[in-house]
Amino acid sequence: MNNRFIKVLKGEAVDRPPVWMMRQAGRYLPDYMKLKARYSFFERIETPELATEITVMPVHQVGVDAAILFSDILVIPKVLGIDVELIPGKGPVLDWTVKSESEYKKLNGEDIISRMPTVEACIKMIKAELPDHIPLIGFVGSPWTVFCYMVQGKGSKDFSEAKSFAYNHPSLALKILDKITIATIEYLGHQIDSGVDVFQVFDSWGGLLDRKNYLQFSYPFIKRICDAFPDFPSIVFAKGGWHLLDDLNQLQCNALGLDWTISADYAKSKVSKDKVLQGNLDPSMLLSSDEILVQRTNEMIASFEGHPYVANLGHGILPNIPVEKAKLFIQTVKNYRYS
Ligand code: 1CP
Repeated sequence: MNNRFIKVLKGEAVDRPPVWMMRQAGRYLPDYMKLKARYSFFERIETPELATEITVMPVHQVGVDAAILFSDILVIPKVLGIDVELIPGKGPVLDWTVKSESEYKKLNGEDIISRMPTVEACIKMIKAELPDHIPLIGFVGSPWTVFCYMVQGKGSKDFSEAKSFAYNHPSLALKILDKITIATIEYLGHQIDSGVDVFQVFDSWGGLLDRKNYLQFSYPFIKRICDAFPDFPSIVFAKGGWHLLDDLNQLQCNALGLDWTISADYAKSKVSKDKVLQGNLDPSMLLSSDEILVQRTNEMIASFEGHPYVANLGHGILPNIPVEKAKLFIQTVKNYRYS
């Protein structure tokens, strides 16, 4: 496949970095908000025509170099048997939480793909719709991040209930993580078989753990996912994971995502050159003046020169970002040429 994104992930030289934005499909796009008003969250995810329209939207409207499947990390709790509802203004709320042996036993990890009947059709329709040079990114949540929601039951700044549950009941927590991991690997295998070109593991809440707990509750499960697909292009993003870079550098993945708190120099000193770095503009920078946005974007790319690199934000694009600013960010990266 002749495109910069896959080339960079495979270690080939390119004239400028490829660029996409985490959470680029939805949120800040007015045309997405129209679909959101008409269809429920899981209708949008599970209906091939809707998932395709939303996935392809940022490619045409903003000009990104890769598309990311419109879905969510919470399809895993849902397929394991916990209903997930999106409450406006509140975010996802799970119908029940897993905090006991009997609740663990209620999780149904059998034959999960039969309960995700439209994933293949969604991915095939998206691939047929995307221009040839735009790859499709599949994704999953890291088992720890999905566990956070399954124990806490909803979003949280600190996920203190999920963390304290893991600290107090490590053996049950590890069993839950194991069940999530098995389902996640099966689901990712299905995404790959259906046609995604690369995958990203979102460890959005890994950085809430100190290194010792990370090595117990998050790292081994991400490692199992990477080891299950050793030859497939892959990215691991651990938000807040500056203290984990030495460990993440050991993973069998092609790229590591960085949030905006990690400097390029620090990341370059920790991550070997055979791993691509991805990131890491502060999403709030897209609320700056055009002049500052262009300057900071160019400075960011320059700071990563000398290391294989994919330009991105340091976390998901914010809902209040004007589309024009997202376009300017993407165009600025596209105008850049390596010296
Ligand atoms: O209908 C809506 O607009 C609801 C908002 C929304 C959207 C657009 C949710 C609920 N999920 C999504 C899609 C989504 N989620 C994508 C699709 C592609 C894209 O937009 O790029 C992706 C990649 C995700 C991944 C995701 N979901 C993560 C990991 C990335 C991150 O931001 O850290 C997490 C933590 C979630 C959980 C989740 N789902 C939805 C929300 C609002 C949240 C976050 C809840 C919280 O604050 O804890």
